Amino acid sequence: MKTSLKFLILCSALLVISCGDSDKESEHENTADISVSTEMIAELTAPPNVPRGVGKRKAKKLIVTMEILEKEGTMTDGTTYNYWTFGGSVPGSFIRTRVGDEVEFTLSNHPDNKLPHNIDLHAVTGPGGGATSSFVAPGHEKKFNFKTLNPGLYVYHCATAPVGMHIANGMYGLILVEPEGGLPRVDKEYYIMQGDFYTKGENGDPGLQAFDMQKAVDEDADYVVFNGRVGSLTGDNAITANVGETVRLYVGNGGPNLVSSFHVIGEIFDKVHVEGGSTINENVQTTLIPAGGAAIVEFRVDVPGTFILVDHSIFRAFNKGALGMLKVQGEENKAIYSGVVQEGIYHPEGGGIQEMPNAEVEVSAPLKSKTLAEKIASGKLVYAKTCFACHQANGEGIPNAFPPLAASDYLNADVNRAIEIVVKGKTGAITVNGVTYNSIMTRQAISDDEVADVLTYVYNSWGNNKANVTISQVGQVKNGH
Ligand code: HEC
Ligand SMILES: [Cu+2]
Repeated sequence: MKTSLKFLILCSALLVISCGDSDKESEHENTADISVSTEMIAELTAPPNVPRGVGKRKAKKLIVTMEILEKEGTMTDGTTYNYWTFGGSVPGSFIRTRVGDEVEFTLSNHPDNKLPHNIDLHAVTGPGGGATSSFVAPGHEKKFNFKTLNPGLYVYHCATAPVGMHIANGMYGLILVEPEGGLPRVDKEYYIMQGDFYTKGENGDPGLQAFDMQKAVDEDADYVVFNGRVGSLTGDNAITANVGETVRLYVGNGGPNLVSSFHVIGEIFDKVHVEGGSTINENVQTTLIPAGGAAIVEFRVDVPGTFILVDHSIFRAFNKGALGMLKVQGEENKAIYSGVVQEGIYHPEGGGIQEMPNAEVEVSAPLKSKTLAEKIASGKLVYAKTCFACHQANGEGIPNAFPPLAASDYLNADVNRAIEIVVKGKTGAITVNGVTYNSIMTRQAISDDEVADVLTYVYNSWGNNKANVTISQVGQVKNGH
């Protein structure tokens, strides 16, 4: 109350001095002096969407109403979790303001919730970032006001004890404070926030998983994900852009424990607002996003393809869920990327599979047809070089990451489908021997001859159906279908 009164006095004093010459806002030395005349209701969005930019609008009284909901949601296929949310999503609703706005914040705690909560917004200058004024029991609401003094991208989170537990359950989000005049226009904007989760069961264990306090204290995360769950940004949920467009990502990290080495495979960040502040770094490969911190990342997409978003602490990406996709459509540009090998080629699992295809192998058509035994022998070598790292030595795969090729019902059901997976890659949910996998296999950079041999080897090993895959079959799948 006292502070808003002070602002009121400041503001009216300002009006007298500036005589309504409001175009000169930028001359204010202190953003606390920016006056607001009208009010508006804030547009709030769930991830990966962000509200419309502030553009040239004047500072206003901005009405933000946020409801806390405790609700069960999907962590990964077959696994659910009791999330605590700001606005029904993890991360919580995106709030977009500009410098000088007077935010009137109403925090309501749904009557069906079990616990009291509050909110600490890092964009707030004041005790607890609002936490002390917003502590609210189920079935109640609290209102408080603050003025946005510093431009930047800020984290907000619940700060009710045990704080770590409230954050670990999903109580975090981002609030953007744009500078006067708004951030420069871009074509696409998205909201992404990383978080680490701690469950009683191991990664992938089915059913409703409870929070595990000891694992949280030990910082032993079962899931590290973007936007609250595995697969929130993959397959049909991928974010999109067209060739030639500029993309801006508002990337936050809720933690509670881990810092994020945020990277987009196959892209270079033209600009990074380091730590969400005013310093702009250029030409960045990976940007570090602290727990309770954020960064604004911008880049132009020049070539089509699927670009993979990861925490480059790479086991988190491929084994714990911190993996998303940006799908870019449009014309190829061979000068920038030849496309000879494959889009977004990335084999994190070892040097042996990172080689480009041997040019000699590619051009030389087999002179005489090989016997089945010869094909199996050469297929075994291809397997050891190309497939082994993911599908493992005896085709047993890795639980929750790479499906088995040994005695795989999925493999044995359809030879053409298996060829297609190897030559074109595969994303999206598939069920192998009753277990669902929802991951990415990149297109394999091997010749038709090698595809035929490696699949013949796989089909003739580990209890599979002994199919003999021919080069012409591979050619048909490649060109036909
Ligand atoms: C970088 C890791 C990786 C490499 C290398 C890789 N795969 Fe895969 N593979 C996967 C993933 C992940 C899936 C599941 C894709 C999905 O969930 O949609 C998969 C699925 C498959 C499937 C269908 C599912 C099944 O288990 O039957 C086949 C067949 C397959 N791969 C064959 C191969 C062959 C043959 C090679 C080598 C030429 C290979 N893969 C190389 C990761 C890989
Ligand atoms: Cu809380």
